Amino acid sequence: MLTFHNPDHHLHHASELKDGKVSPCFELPHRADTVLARVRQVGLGQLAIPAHYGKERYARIHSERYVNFLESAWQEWTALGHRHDALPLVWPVRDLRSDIEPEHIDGKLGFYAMDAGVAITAGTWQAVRRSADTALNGMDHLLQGNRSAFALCRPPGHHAAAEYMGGYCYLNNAAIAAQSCLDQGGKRVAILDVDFHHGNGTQSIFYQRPDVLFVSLHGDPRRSYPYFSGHRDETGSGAGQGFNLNYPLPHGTDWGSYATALDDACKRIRAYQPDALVISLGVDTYENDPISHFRLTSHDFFGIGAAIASIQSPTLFVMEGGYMVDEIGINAVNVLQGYTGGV
Ligand code: SP5
Ligand code: ZN
Repeated sequence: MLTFHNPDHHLHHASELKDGKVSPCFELPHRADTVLARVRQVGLGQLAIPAHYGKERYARIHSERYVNFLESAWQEWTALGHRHDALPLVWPVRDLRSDIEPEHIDGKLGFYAMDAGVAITAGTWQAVRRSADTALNGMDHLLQGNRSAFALCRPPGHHAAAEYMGGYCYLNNAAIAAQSCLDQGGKRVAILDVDFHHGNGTQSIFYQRPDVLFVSLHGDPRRSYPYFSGHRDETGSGAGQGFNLNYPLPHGTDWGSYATALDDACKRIRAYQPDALVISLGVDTYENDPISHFRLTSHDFFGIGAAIASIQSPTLFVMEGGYMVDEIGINAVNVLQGYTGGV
């Protein structure tokens, strides 16, 4: 399996608000380095640096003004004399106005963010666009007739929606890749999200569309981030009714009940007969993950890959979360090896 990776991800090294303090993000540059080292160690396949794409490719999923915000936010922030990371501090919840984009950067940050886990730093835009390019290159590889590819994206993407960032995510890499398939002649794409957290951004982007089936297994939002989406009754709307499937699972979920949900999800995807399958590959379902609450072992990740292989569609793996940095390489690559062993 070919792996695309972007060295520019190192340019994004941010802080986040957690436990009442601004401290280094769980989402560290070292995460992607560990995965890449493991890809090399096991000899998964060739490595490639992705070709660059233009902003118009991201604007197939995100609004133009949001993409422009990501590009200019650091400059607007430093123009005020700041040298530390930019973080939002006020949000347009419920009855506050969200129809008018503020001009001040403090207003814009809140307008375009769902949480305080998405700091903007000097290198954020560069890292973020290269991460999206990584996913786009992976989809191009499938469209050239290959069965699979691994897009080692960082920063991750599945919490980012058409017009907001959140949960360490800025551009939705998996959604951008899925759209690229449709734009190049694909009729149906499925996205299977196995990150511990609900992929609220991906769900939001495709909620009203039947041409992208979104399926997510995740910690029950009653107890787990992002708290405000991921319930079972979110099944799509309008033409998209029935094309969104959530499997919220309780704290402490282990392989036994995870595998049952995963098998059901894979059957549903197989029945959809997608032209391409995009996997939002988070390994924060691991038993020792510092911010998550499932109990999968490193060995269980082979089983995730094997289940995905049973769908029998061209498959792009897009890296999302996973915060136990020592094991993230083993766990992510176990999924990929479970897949290649199963096709
Ligand atoms: C891509 C992805 O996996 N994003 C996850 C974002 C989760 N953000 C909320 C983190 C909450 C951390 N609270 C744990 C405190 C431990 N002391
Ligand atoms: Zn996650």
